[in-house]
Amino acid sequence: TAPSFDLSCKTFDADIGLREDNTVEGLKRDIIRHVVSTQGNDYARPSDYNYYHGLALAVRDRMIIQWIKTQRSYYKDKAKRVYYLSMEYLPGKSLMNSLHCLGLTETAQQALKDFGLDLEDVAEVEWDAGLGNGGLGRLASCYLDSMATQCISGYGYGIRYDYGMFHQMIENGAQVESPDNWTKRGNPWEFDRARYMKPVNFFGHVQTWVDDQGRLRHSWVDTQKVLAMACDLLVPGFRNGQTINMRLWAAKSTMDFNLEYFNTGNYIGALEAKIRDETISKVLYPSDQKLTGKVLRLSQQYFFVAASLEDILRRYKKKHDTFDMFPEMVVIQLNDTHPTIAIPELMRILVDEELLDWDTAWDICTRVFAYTNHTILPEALETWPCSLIQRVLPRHMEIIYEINHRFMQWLDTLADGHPDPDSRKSRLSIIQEHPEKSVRMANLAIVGSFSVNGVAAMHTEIIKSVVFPEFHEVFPGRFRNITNGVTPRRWLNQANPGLTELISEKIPGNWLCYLDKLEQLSPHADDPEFRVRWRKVKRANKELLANYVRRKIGIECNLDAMFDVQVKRIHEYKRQLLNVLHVITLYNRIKANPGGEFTPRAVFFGGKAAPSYFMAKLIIRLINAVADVVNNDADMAGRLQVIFLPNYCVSQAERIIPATELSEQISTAGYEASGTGNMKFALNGALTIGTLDGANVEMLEEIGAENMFIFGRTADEIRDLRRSGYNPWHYCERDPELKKVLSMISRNVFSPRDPDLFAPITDSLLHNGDYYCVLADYRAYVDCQEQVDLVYRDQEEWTRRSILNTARMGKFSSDRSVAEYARDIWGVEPLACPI
Ligand code: GL9
Repeated sequence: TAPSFDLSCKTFDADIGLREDNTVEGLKRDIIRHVVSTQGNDYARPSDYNYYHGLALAVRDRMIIQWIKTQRSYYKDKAKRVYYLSMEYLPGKSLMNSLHCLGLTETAQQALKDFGLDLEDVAEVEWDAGLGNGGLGRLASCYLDSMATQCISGYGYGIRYDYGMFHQMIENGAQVESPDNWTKRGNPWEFDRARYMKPVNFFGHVQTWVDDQGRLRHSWVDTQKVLAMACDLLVPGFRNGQTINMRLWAAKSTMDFNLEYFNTGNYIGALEAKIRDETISKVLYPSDQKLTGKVLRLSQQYFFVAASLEDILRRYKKKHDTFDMFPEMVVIQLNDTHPTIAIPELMRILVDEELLDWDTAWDICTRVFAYTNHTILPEALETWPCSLIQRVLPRHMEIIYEINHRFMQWLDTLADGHPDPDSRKSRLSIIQEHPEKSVRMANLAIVGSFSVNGVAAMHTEIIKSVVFPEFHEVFPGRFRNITNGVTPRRWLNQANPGLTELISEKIPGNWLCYLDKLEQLSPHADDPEFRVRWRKVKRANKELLANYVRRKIGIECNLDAMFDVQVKRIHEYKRQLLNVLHVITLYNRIKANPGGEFTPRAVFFGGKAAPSYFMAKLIIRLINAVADVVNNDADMAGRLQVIFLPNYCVSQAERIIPATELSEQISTAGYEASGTGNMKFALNGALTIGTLDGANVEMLEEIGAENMFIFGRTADEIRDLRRSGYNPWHYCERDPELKKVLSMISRNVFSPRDPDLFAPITDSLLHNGDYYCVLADYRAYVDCQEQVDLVYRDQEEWTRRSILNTARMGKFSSDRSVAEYARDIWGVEPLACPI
């Protein structure tokens, strides 16, 4: 109940404490107040920077009111809570998104204009929050957006890294990393909740004892404690008055008030220990799809999981005295195996602290957790040496052994006539014996969850039949598919206002929250006038991107060229190399026939390589080396350009995607679990050239084969090819164009001053088995690209297909994905977006 006093004041609201004034004048007052009182700046000297902070805080004022109302409604409705545990989030910039969600964009524009500032310039000042590596982290942010928009009582939990994804620079063609100190100028979006400091334990040992009621008890003692401080970042729904939050944990040392330490006179030593504690949330591991096996990484995982679970239990206990209702009120989605230590942690709390018996505790656990798998790359399936867990989390190691012991016993009870039950047990065991005794986190996640899902239909089939077939056998019904999606609010409305406006002319109502309505665009694909306008929007977006490219790297793009784009993490399985081989092929064709007619192309690349991933970094060098040769060859005459955009990140994607005409989704079939960039491009009217991989397969079902460019071997064919002994040499020998391309790389055409620089690349393709089958798919790819060229010359046909691509992307809204999670896994009701 609100305190009952009356402040007869315009900004006081008896229900919530504050009243929002969403007029231009009201917003201006709040901006000034924050510029002056919160920031301590002279309002009479408007600068983009100061006014960005002022505006951000004024917007946050409005969101926090929504958030409090939203939280109150959860308690009132006794809502089941959905907790999304993720080591990574990629929110990008927040200002424009928040303004759009609150419906305040125009108000803010006017307010800033009155101060002599421009909203676009002001928004530029914001730092791109990159607390994730790539698709997995961005997916988490899209899902929070959809939860907020569909009024699902969701919470994102994660880590507040001091340093997010590194900043990428290109020096002499090579990637150079620099730290991303994203909050060095403050972060106006977050609320630090020093009140919710939770101690998290590490190391120590387990004491076993019998209590006065004769119960065997386990206590984890002599631990080292690190405090977790909650930082809340608000996630507004789209014009629905709802705001949810991401609670990120920052590590704080307990040393500050550990007097003992200081009393020993070891002042500096005490501070060293403090610094050591706080390194836990210092930096995001920048390796995508590769486990790191480091104490610090395990500590990060446990740190955020322990703090989050304590928070979850605290909230539950406000309204409940027993755990009977826990699975009815709580569901915890594990974003990949990274937070899997939550399973033994919940067991520890329930058994050791809440004194439930094992079976009851396990029953609760396995009705609360659900696990999403995001990759089948074996190097990404996490395993932790038992010795390491034993040292850092000794009680958890015992619990994992116990979980496994009972699971093995349960397998023995299966009378399913398996021919070799012992070898099955060793494959399903949570503990792996060789080469080092380790915990298989995926096995733990599967055993401890009631749901396991893949992220695209094909990926889920591979999980069920290739990666975890025996788990699928013993737990039928546990596995399901939820195809990924992306939020149209950011990836269309915010990134591509021109196209959004054009679509809104044809589709009435709130189609951004009911993306299936895009289908209504289809008939307009045959309207020549509409096509002209559609093309105009694309052209304007190309111009904006070209301006950006000029500013950033000084290259002048040919606006008449097809904008052909591959932006994503650099990884061998994503086959940026295949794209480069095609570029060199085009180069050779133009060189051989300089007067010929060619469809002009500007080929864009962008993406970061894990700092320790040698091949990926070399691929970046090759792209830049090829760019050097191509862009400086007068024979190209604007018909071929290669552009590597440094520091690919969310806000850069927002510029690139709306300007793209051809989207490259060319991973080796079977390796890209889903992809989400593929969806964003098609949504913005790009045509896709791609393999039958991940969500491309479902895009094909929606868009139709006649409107996509599909090429290359299927996942089955790739497997057969390898089984029958794939010899990349054959492909090289039989294909003169390919042979020439490879020999140019070998003969240092692209590395004249650094002979043999690219030998590891040609070696991997020709001598080391070409694991990702680049050469095997080369001819099909190059031929398919010729089809692309042909269609592009017919701009009417290209535009028609472009419109149909957008029209048929309704399925890939993250609203649909989240609604499926809600219905099939979480057991909660998504509400329609009550705009
Ligand atoms: C990934 C998959 O590789 C993608 O295909 C998928 O779309 C996303 C989201 O489900 O998850 N798994 C994974 O580890 N990453 C993915 O992108 N890597 C990064 O996030 C860098």
